[in-house]
Amino acid sequence: HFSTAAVLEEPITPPVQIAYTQHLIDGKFVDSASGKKFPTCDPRTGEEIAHVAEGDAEDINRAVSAARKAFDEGPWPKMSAYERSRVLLRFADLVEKHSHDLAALETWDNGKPYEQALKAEVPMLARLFHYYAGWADKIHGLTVPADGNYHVQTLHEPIGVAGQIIPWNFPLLMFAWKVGPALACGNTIVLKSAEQTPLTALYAANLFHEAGLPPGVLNVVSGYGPTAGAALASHMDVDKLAFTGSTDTGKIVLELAAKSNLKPVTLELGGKSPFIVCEDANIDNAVELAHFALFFNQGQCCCAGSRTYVHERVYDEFIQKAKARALKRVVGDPFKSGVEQGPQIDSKQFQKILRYIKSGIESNATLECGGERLGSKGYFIQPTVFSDVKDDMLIAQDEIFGPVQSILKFKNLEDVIKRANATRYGLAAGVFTKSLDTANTLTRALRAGTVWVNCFDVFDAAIPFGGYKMSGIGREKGIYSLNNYLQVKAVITPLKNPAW
Ligand code: TXE
Repeated sequence: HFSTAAVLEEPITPPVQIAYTQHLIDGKFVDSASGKKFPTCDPRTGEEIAHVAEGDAEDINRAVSAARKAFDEGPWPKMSAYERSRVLLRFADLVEKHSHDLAALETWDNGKPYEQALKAEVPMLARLFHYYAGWADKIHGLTVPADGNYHVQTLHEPIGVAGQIIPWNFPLLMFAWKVGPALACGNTIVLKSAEQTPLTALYAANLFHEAGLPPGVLNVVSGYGPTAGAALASHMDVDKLAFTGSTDTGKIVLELAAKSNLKPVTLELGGKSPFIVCEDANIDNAVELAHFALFFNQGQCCCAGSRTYVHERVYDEFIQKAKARALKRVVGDPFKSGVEQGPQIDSKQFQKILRYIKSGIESNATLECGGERLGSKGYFIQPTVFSDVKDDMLIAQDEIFGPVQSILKFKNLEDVIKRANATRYGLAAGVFTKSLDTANTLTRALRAGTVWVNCFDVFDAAIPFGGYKMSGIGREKGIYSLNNYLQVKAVITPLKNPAW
């Protein structure tokens, strides 16, 4: 039985007002061309919290025109890099000043624990802009020792108008990962937020204008994927597309980009990340981190450690401890102090997760705990643990994106390497061992964009993130994401007097 259901009482009133619900285009808040609006809901209750301007192709056209003008006529791309860097720093300061509002809006719209939004997500947003402010005036080309009598250099120029489509699981961080490097490199942007969570992107974009960002440089359009999102991906005047979301939608936007103007595309997609507990691992630490790796953010992480592989010698002990930890998880109103898990984002995801739980039971995995919704309102799900999971079960193959831990038994390194890599995904992996040799073997053998050793979900603005295989194309954060937003121009000039 869950001691946690007791925390589901009357929803706590969020400590924030909703100030912005229109699109932000060319530095002004405006309604949709069509006048249409859509509701955004509170995942604690499923009730509407605001009506937001619903963008479609015409709003995307207007935003792209504003971004095009701001790029072609400046001043942003041609402004001194130091001035650009200062705008990013001023924005980061404003994020810190308004951290309570940002965190409260994020929790209200998304359902994640307020304490986590305030202590982790918002500070990471500010930190990321401090990091990219540092890059703005350190982007430069090379002189190239070419054959013949030529002076050859490369110029690293902004790519132009960037289209960015983000999901709902980390609305503010996804905003940061996309907007930070694009602005540092001198680009202009049209960002489409996720329809489930439009509020914080509008709030943050307004802070950018307070920070002195020229109008038209960062435009934010709210709306649905097949309308506003598709219009952005297929726009002829967008020079680059960055997308985070499901693998299926990633394929659609890649195709739209190819069929329109062949804009380069970076994709950060789904995952089914292995979390490998070797026989020599510190079991208590591994249990706690495996729990965190899966249940953090209601299980709605692209890199969630969603296949927990445990060595056969420590398997039974691990199961008992993992189950005990899940039963202790505090689920409830995300505004309440001490709550570790809030509701899932919406009815569609909630139903999808419950279907996967049913499939786990039907395929004869052992349900150790959980398995049902929690309470009768909103989208809360009991922390769920399955043991005896086999690689061919649906719950071991598909991205569930919810609080459902699947534990599998392995015999030796060779066995686990083969099985961990037998997936269409390749986003992340966790390795738990005291042996340096085992760690080195696994980190080299695993086909994934991130491998955490004796830790998990360590994120930093400087660490690149992205996927192998169907988990995506390209890397975000760190030095690597600058290349996504730059063109390289080679300039060749004959030398009149080579002796000099
Ligand atoms: O994703 P979509 P959904 C996974 C997770 C989840 C599943 C479905 O498994 O259960 O995806 O979630 C926009 N053209 N991830 O349906 O559709 C959409 O408006 C252009 C993993 O929410 O990929 C939103 O802004 N854009 C993931 C964004 O794409 C389109 C995070 C993501 O939505 C579009 C979220 C279209 N035709 C879900 N259709 C991660 N990698 O972290 C939709 N969009």
